[in-house]
Amino acid sequence: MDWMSVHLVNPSDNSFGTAVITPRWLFVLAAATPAVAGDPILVDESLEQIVPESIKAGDIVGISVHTGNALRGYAVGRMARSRGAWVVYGGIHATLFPEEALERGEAHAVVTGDGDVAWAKVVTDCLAGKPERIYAGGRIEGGQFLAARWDLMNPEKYMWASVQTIRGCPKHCSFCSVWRTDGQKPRQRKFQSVIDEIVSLRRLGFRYIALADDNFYPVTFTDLRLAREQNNTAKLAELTEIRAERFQLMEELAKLPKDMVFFTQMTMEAGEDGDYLDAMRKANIKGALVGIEAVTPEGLKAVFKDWNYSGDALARQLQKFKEHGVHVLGSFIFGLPTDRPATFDATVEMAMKAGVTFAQFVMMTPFPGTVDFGRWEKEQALNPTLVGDVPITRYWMIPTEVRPKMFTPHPTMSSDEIRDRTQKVWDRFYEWGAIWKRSDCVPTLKARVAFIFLSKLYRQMYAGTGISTDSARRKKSKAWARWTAAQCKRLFQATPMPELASPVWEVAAPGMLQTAFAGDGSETQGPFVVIPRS
Ligand code: B12
Ligand code: SF4
Repeated sequence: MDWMSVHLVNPSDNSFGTAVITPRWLFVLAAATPAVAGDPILVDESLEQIVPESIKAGDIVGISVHTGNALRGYAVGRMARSRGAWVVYGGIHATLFPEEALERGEAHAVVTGDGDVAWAKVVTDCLAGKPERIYAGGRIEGGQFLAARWDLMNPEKYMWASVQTIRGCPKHCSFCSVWRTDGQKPRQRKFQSVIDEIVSLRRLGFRYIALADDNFYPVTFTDLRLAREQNNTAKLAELTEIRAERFQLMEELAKLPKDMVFFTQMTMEAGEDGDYLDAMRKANIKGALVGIEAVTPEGLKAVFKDWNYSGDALARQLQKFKEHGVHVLGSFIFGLPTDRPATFDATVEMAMKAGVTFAQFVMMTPFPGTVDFGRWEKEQALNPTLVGDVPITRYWMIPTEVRPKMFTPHPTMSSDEIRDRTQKVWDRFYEWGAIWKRSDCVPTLKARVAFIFLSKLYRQMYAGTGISTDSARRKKSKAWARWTAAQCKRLFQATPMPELASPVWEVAAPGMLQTAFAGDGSETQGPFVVIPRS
């Protein structure tokens, strides 16, 4: 069908020319695009902005929106619709606010939930000129998750690729929407499909891969103990199976080329489980983002995370990751009602004491779909605050230049004070001397240089452009981040391994009967098979 094209657009106001991590949805939806529509055109605006003239009447434009890029996403959609294209939204924000996407983004259709299965129907309906308003993509089973079409990626543009192994998280933190949208039941992808995909990425020259999972440690010792104490044999069997599958995946990851580096995210409870951390190390999962959030018991209670550790126990728990060879990117939140001026210093000191390799200090943001957001929306209903004519509870609709940096008032500190103190914490953690000291965790001088670059890049991209209200500082930060990103890209590049073979699996696994890409652009057809032959 050369009279029409499918475009998939990842909206962003910030284009750096090089991106750190691939936006996975782009390549998964590309795999979900029915063959009749041809190969989709992928546009990642974190690299460069979409060219309006590339869209023609009758094209189908799929746009993914999370809360932070919804405004830009809607502008792209309106532009595409004005050029006569079919406009479809998906992603977490569209899942939570389908009506907003239809209205403000002038969508013809919105997909809520997972797109792996729903997208083919949307495309077929658009081709027939009859899209429905809302498609419920739901929560598909792990075996239905599609492998991404990496053959459509420009490998020159990204430092890390992203591969998902599990969706959903059993916890219920107050600031997080994952457990509500992706659900609390962990849905694991078949490990064979994960491994095949990683092999195709290594062939292209990617050895750094982010495991884009909600929580890589879905079963804790407490979960197992409770199921045992309650004599809940069905639950115990289910949890044991999930855990066994995690180990199976890690065993297979360990057989991949030794230069692979994986990074994931998980709860700090994994510090209890030496076997699990050892399996991670052997699988080359070198690091994990761990949600520490707060260093005090009151702070943890405020975010429904009182199962996290605080004080000295926290430092010990995090050190265990390091002892087992897994680096921690500690994630902290500032602006919790329990925070006081002294909390900022205490937090950065704890981050240093616990030996976390990287850290991020984010400011409390009430994301839609969370408990915090629900509470705030209720409060605001009584006495709504407006910015221009936009209620503050729809802050993503406020133009970025005038959008406040914090939305919910703190009981004792002003937003400016919280922002300034947060900025100082970033400065202190990523000060040259501190980074140099931390860089002794890597073996070679080259790796140390990579570590320093990565630390500075991380700091610039997140804190420099995000928190700062000073536009000169933001501009300088952006230029710096752009330059550093280009240098980092070179450090992450690996020699492609086009000859790398996929393991041969013995029995066809459900959900794997799909086209695979050999990495050189050529296609191979399934069936793929389950247990690897030794
Ligand atoms: C990996 C990840 C990251 C990585 C990589 C980001 C990247 N470049 O891809 C890193 C660590 C960099 C990151 C950063 C941030 N992230 Co993040 N991240 C994730 C995570 C865990 C997985 C995303 C992923 O790749 N999933 C795999 C793909 C295949 O799934 P998917 O994106 O959901 O897409 C599926 C469906 O949504 C649907 N779909 C998606 N788009 C479209 C489009 C169309 C047209 C259709 C039909 C369907 C469709 O189909 C897809 C296949 O089923 C999610 C959690 C989650 N469950 O979504 C959080 C999440 C998206 N992140 C979140 C946040 C808040 C952030 C940060 C703001 C954190 C911070 N404070 O700095 C930054 C923002 C960065 C930015 N500017 O984009 C929030 C977003 C909340 C919200 N309401 O917007 C989430 C949901 C986590 C949470 N705790 O709530 N993130
Ligand atoms: S913050 Fe992490 S642990 Fe908490 S619900 Fe979200 S994904 Fe799960």
